[in-house]
Parts: sequence; structure tokens; C-alpha cells
Amino acid sequence: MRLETELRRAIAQEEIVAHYQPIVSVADNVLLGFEALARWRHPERGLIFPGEFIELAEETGLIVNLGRQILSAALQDLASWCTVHPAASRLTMSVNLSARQFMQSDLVEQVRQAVRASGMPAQCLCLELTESVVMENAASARVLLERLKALQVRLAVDDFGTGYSSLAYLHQFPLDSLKVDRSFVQRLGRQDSDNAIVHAIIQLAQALRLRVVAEGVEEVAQLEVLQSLGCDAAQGYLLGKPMPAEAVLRLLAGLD
Ligand code: G
Ligand code: G
Ligand code: MN
Ligand code: NA
Repeated sequence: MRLETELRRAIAQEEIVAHYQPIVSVADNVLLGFEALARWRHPERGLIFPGEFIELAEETGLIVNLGRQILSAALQDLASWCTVHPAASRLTMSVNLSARQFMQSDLVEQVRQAVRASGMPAQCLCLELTESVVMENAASARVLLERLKALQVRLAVDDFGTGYSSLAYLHQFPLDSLKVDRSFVQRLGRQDSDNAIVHAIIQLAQALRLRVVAEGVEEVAQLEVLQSLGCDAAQGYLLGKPMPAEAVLRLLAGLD
């Protein structure tokens, strides 16, 4: 209960900030965008990671306000990077949506308003949903995804391979990409059976005309296997750790 009270206060005082992890093209190592990841800048405890508060936020419903803050902050940060570095306008900002947020009746309106307030084109935003969120109650999820897609935002399935996906539904949803869960990526280049899983996910994605993003890439050998398998994009400590907005600005300055 104490943590809940503290989290409520932290959200009200905007202590939850977004850090940004690079997403890079596998073929030519070009920066494609960032995933926004929540961090709690606690006044006494320092930086607290989502593992310690996202589940509680989800259970208590605090995720709704927290998620709204991360969404606007991420889009506003991207917009401000664009004013300094024109190349940033080609980048995509990926933002996680939890189950609870996906059930909000005004989600589409929230997304529309956050995009409009930032002044960025909607295609700059990618919403990440986990398999279970999308597949549970697939009929209503499809309607909601269609409404989000009508805003022209991109849609990605996060942690792909860890849940249960109906291929029939995957095919019907207006998705743009699949993010291969890092549990598969981390064993790449070590065990043949795990190469086979990532290979199969990439082939599935290609058949469905979806882009594939590999998560959790930590080693050059993993990146090489991904390249040989035709994976589109990658994210992981090898390519860049989640970083505060100031560090993104330094990174973008290096690209000019
Ligand atoms: O950054 P880190 O790897 O510690 O994140 C752990 C988990 O927390 C990730 O699975 C991510 O999906 C989740 N998470 C991080 N930031 C957000 C956020 O802003 N909203 C939601 N819903 N989940 C987030
Ligand atoms: O949304 P999702 O659950 O996929 O969040 C990604 C999480 O994975 C974040 O918490 C991020 O900090 C973490 N992460 C990103 N890259 C790596 C990596 O290369 N290795 C590991 N172990 N974790 C990573
Ligand atoms: Mn994610
Ligand atoms: Na993931």
C-alpha cells in the first residue's frame, strides 16, 4: 500500500520520465527510432525501473495516467528533437500500451490528442501491444486496432512468441510489425533450435507482410544471425541502452 501511495504521488508530481532505447535497421545499421521506457526518478531512491512499479500501476489503474504521461512526453521529446535535428523527423517513437490502457474507452481519443498536441505526423508513433492483450477478446481488439490504425499510427505486437497467437487473427489485425521477444534472441547463435524459432517468426512475419524487430540483442554474433535471417530491425544493449532525452540529443548531434 505504501508503494501505491508513493506511486500515485510520483505520477502527480511527474517523477515518472521516459528513457529512450534506439531501434536500428539490421541491414545497414541506420537509426530508425526509439522505444520509450518508463523510469521513476525517485527523489531519495534514485532511478527505479519498471519491473518495480508497472505491475502495481496496472493493478491499481495508475497505469492509465502514467501511460498518458509517457505517451505525451515521448511525442513531445521527439518533436523537440526534430526542431534541432531535421533528420529526427524520419524516426519512429514506440510506446508501450498495457492491457488496462487498451481497455480505456477513450484510448483512441487520448492517442489522437497526444499526437495532435505534439504536432508530429501520426506515422511517427508506434504503439506496442503484447500478444495476450491483442488475442484476448480478439473481436473487440480488432475493432479497436482498426480505429487506432485509422489515425495512421503504427501498431506492433510486443514480446512476440511468448504468448499465444492465433494466426487467423494476426492476419486480420492491421499490424505493422512483430517484436521478437528477447528470450529467443538471446540464445541465437548458440543453439540451433532457437535459431529455428526466430527463423520461423521472421518467415511468418514476411508472409504476413509485417516488419520484424528483434529485441534484446547483446552480441555481434546475434546481430549477424539476424542479418542472415532477413530481420528488419534490432534493439538491445549492443545497439544502445535506454537513455534519457539529453543523451538522445547528443546521439542525434553525432549523426548530423
Ligand atoms: O525498461 P525495462 O526493460 O525495465 O521495462 C520492463 C517492462 O516494463 C517492459 O516489458 C516494458 O514493456 C514495461 N514498460 C516500460 N515502460 C512502460 C510504459 O511506459 N508503459 C507500459 N505499459 N509498460 C512499460
Ligand atoms: O516492452 P518490453 O517488455 O519489450 O521492454 C523492453 C525491456 O527490455 C526494457 O525493460 C529494456 O530495458 C530491456 N532491454 C532492452 N535491451 C535489452 C538487452 O539487450 N538485454 C536485456 N537483458 N534487456 C534489454
Ligand atoms: Mn515494448
Ligand atoms: Na518486449
